[in-house]
Parts: sequence; structure tokens; C-alpha cells
Amino acid sequence: MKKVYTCFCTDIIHEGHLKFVEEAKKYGELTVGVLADAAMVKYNRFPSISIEERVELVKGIDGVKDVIVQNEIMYDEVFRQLHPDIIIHGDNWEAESMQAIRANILSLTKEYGAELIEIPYHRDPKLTKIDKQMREKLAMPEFRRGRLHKALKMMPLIKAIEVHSGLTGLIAEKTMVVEGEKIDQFDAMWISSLCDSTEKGKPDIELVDMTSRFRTIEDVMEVTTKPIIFDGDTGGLTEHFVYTVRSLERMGVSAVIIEDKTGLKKNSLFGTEVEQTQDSIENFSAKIVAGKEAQLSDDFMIIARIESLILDKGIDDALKRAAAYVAAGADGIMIHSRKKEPDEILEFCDRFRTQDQNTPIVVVPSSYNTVTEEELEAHGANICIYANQLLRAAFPAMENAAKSILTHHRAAEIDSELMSIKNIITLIDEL
Ligand code: SPV
Ligand code: MG
Repeated sequence: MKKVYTCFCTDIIHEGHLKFVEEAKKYGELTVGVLADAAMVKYNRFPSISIEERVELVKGIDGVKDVIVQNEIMYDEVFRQLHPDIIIHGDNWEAESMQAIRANILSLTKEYGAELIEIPYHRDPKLTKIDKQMREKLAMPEFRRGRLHKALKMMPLIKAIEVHSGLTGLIAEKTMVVEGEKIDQFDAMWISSLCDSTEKGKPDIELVDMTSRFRTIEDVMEVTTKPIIFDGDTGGLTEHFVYTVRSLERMGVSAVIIEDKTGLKKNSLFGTEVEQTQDSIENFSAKIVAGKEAQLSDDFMIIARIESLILDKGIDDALKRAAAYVAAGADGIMIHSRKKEPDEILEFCDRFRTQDQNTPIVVVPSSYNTVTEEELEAHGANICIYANQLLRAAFPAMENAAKSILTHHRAAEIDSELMSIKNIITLIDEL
């Protein structure tokens, strides 16, 4: 009897899977690997049921001899532990990520003297619709909101990218890179006050009102499924913040980050070049308490952002505040810095981790951008926010196009730097 292996990455078993198993078992004794949570999130989408439930689903299929958990999207561990003779896979290899998986399987089958059998992928419109519905379900507020919380338990470092529109939301949702045997994508989105304001041609001083900021959230939500972290600035008056918390959780936002500043807020990256006032520990803690009391769902997170390093108050002050904000109920701490080097952030993380092993740490490496995700993770950071890069990429490109047209009195010269007309009109799928 040959050892046959295939991997499932699904929350529901439909006719298509049953037919696939029917076919696969003809080749020998079939083991099915169920892709683990973290790998499923990186490679495909967030699972809507637990790994235990997914294993049980597959166990229930007639013709499946054994079920294991496949921890990585690539098959190295499967070969090392199981030594399968045959890998069965659908022939849906179009995407770059799928090609990387195919290359990995082929090199392993060669090394281990095994074989890859590709079964024609069945594109039944009914089944495609079920898959699409599963994906869209992830966009519903109840499903989306708790996912940041869940992701924090699944992976050591969550990577969030700034979004300020439907289009940037799509980039955050869909951009995937294949690097050797690794497939990577962003895990969450950050709705930055700086970028949301700048996009509207306004300064980042809490001038853009909440209704308008909520409109940005809606635009992003309409076309994405990933969890959203909202930049709540100072949170405003406590009496207003409690309403913001309710609105955000109702919309399906996963977390709000509020910073311990008071009075007219200026962007943190100005540091002490402009007048900025840090709130007292007592006031800001009271705001956190009020927000947590107002919150109705279990999984919404209020993250407290500490501005001590921005305002040159030192790490001791930041640590004292971190402890107080956690005691007030903060679900996470964001520590910010405008230094070129990551040293003070890494020192804060190390020292915070000696006093608190569990509270998630959020970092924003805009100024200290040479730090790697690996280093941040090693120092105990849990969420890394790339807070403004998409907007900063777009502005010079647009300005360059505008200047070229003015200079040449026509658009021909800039055309080679632009997305083609064919691509722009087909970029957005219709329902
Ligand atoms: C933002 O992106 O709006 C932030 C981060 O708050 S920073 O601009 O660095 O203050
Ligand atoms: Mg901001």
C-alpha cells in the first residue's frame, strides 16, 4: 500500500473535497494534513473554526485513513516525518504562491523518491461561490473584530500596514510575497490619523472629525477582511471616547490606540520641536477605565500609547505609565520613539517584559526603520505597525506625474511609469 498525502486548508467540507478524497484514495492509504492556524492565516485566510474542529471535519470523511496537523505551508516537515510516496494536489497553480508550493513539493519528491500527482482542479461555480462566501463572512463585524485578539495568540509578531482608502485596503489585503520557501503577507491594517488627515489635505491635529474618520473605516471595510487597528489620537474627551469605543466595536474594528497627550495634539514625529503636553497618569488611566467600562464586546481592545520617549521623559517614566495603564485595563501598550536608532524602544521592551510578560507591546518603526521584525520579536514586541509608508509612496509618484505633464504639455513621457490603462480598468473586480 502506498502512503498518499494531501493537505486541506478549509473550514467547510463540500462536494469538491469529497470528490478529491475519492480520487486521492485510489492511489493508496490516504493521510490528510490540516493546515495549522498561523500557516493558514499567512497563506490563505483566517480560519473561522478551530484547528481541532477542522481536524474533526476531515476525520469524518470516508476514505481518509489518518489526519495530521501540517504546521507549515511548505512540505519539508511532512516529508521528514511521514515519508509519503505520493502527494496529491489540485492543478490550480496559477498564483505565484502556489508555484512556490509546487516547486517545494517537486524538490522534496525528488529528494525522497516520491511522486506528485496533480488532479484537475474542479471549478464548479456552486463550490466557488461557497468559498467566496466563506471569505466574505470574515468581513462581517462579529467575525472580524475578535481576530486581532486571536492572531496575537497564534503568531509572535503581527504586521500591520497603514491604509487610508479602499484602494490601500486592497493592497493590504492582497499583497503577498514569495521569498524562497516562505509566503508572507500583512496580518492587520492601521488607520493612521496622520495618513487619514493628510489624504484629506488636513494637518494631523484631530481636526478630521470622527464621522469622517469612520467613513474611511467603512471604505476599507467594504473591500477587506483583515483586522483593523484604529488610531484614536488622544481619544478626545473621556465623555466622547466612550461613544467612539461603542461605534468602533459595532463596526467591527479590532482595536483602538489612544495616546497619553492632552490639549492640541500634534504629530509625535515632531517630538519636542512643537509644544505637546502629556496627560497625567490619573487622567489617562481614567479614560482607559471609562473606555473599558463602555465596551460591550469581549474581544475589542483598547491599547494605551505612551508618549514619554517622544517627549524626552525617559524610559523610567514610560515604564511607570505602562504599569499604570495596564492596571487601568489597557489591553496593550504602544511605545513610540522618533529616534533613528531602535535602542530606546528595545530597552523599553526588555524592561517592560521583566515587569509584564503578557500584555501585548505595539511598536511603530517609522524613524528607527532599520530595525528588523526579527529583532522586535526577540525583544518581546507583538505588533509592528508600518504606519505611513503607503501614503508616502503615493505622494511623490503622483507629484512626479503631475510635473511631467506640466513640463511636456502632454502625458506621453510619464506613461511608462504608470499602470497601464488595461490594468487600471480591470484592477477592481465587479461582484
Ligand atoms: C499615525 O500614523 O498617525 C501615528 C503614528 O499616530 S505617528 O505618525 O508616528 O505619530
Ligand atoms: Mg496618529
